[in-house]
Amino acid sequence: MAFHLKTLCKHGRSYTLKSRILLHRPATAFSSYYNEKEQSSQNENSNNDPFRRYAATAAVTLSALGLYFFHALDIEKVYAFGKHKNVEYGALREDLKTYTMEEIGRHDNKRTGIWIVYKHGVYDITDFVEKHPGGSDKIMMAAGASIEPFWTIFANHNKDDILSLLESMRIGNISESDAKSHSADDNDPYRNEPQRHKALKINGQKPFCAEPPASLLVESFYTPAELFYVRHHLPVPEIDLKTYELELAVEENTQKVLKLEDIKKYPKYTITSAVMCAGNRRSEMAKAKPLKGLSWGVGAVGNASWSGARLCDVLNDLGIKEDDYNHVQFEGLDLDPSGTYYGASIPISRALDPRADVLLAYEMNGQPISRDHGFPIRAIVPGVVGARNVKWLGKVIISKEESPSQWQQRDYKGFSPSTDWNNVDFSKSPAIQELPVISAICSPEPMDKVPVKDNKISVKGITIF
Ligand SMILES: Nc1nc2c(c(=O)[nH]1)N[C@H]1C(S)=C(S)[C@@H](COP(=O)(O)O)O[C@H]1N2
Ligand SMILES: [Mo]
Repeated sequence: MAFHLKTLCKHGRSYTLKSRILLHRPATAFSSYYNEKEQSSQNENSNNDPFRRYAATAAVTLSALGLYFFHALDIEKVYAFGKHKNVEYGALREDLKTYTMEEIGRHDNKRTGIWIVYKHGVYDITDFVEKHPGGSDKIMMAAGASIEPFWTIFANHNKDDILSLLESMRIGNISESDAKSHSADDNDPYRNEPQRHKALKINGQKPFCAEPPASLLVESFYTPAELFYVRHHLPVPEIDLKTYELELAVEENTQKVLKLEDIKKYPKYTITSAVMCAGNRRSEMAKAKPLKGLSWGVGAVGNASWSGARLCDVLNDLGIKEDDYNHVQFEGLDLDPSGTYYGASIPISRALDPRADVLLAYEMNGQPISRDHGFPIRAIVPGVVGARNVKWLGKVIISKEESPSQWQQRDYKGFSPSTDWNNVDFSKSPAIQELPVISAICSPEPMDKVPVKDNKISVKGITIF
């Protein structure tokens, strides 16, 4: 917060800022007036131009955040994209050989080569497997077989750049009859997604990712659940309270299983905490340097009150001693096709610190948490990147190790600007936990025309600290 104020105040005294001092990095709506007259009288100093000021703020914020956004890059530098733009992906190609599914099935290992099938196409992905951003184990599940059923789950693969990359590894066709029988069935894992509010701007359908318009963020201190951004990596799990259980384990050993009622027996705490995705504002960063990943505006952040049991109370009941372990891992109940859950972890010192207020939350803004935001229980870790605030919590594991999840190990990490997909080594970089202070002007939005009144224009925005 202080950081943000300094940046703005350096350039003009006409700036007033309403903010609230709050715990736990809530998103604070601010509104302010630029005095246009004062601006123009000092016009020689271009730093006083309101857009320069905004740019200065944005630049400082962006450079502070820049480190965190590496995961936004994609594999496109490693493999040339765009060469196959005019090809209908997976279509029959007369110039290539036809293989039977049996032949293809034998190509499921490094020795024989690793082949996969997409529609009519056969692809040799042997050299790509190690470079697969989602991990070699995931793509290996399709070795010698069709990739299509996996892409009904990881449906974000069904886009031009990825299909074009696949097409660059094309070696043949499968027969017409084989092509019909292996194609993805309509047993769509996304058929039971919750209803969503129309105002959300969709960045990805499957998995669902969406944000509210920026101007709505400043309308209320607490973001209504229906307008709170949504960031899923997998289909929303269907959870029945009759069977729902939260498992507590130390390494591989289950210690206890709690029903929702058991969690509600712990003292109930209510805190205010903003949750922000590490990818928030990526669309602005993409203007500085080409990147890939979901193109979030400023809306991949929301502020809510959260109620639930404190994780430290639950862990104290297990007799956990901080010195014996290093991390607390969370597993969601959202599953990928290999049977792996979404997962993340936080350092045990934070989990056990009563002042850190890490919650096993069952309410958001005073209501049971909705399906999109983690029903019935989600981890709320104030001040820590969205990715560690695990939804649909199914298991808490006290461990010497960080979560083995790809989202802890191979994503959501920070790198220096000189790192790109050609030289990245995920094992050498720490997982993101805390995020820096960020602020954004939400209204007016870029290119808006604004009325000048008494030589002032009205500006509204948010700060998270
Ligand atoms: N189980 C589970 N938890 C999850 C995710 C997920 O896909 N599955 N996404 C994470 C990410 S990256 C973010 S930014 C936040 C988004 O929370 P929201 O959808 O409630 O805004 O949830 C985090 N927790
Ligand atoms: Mo995220």
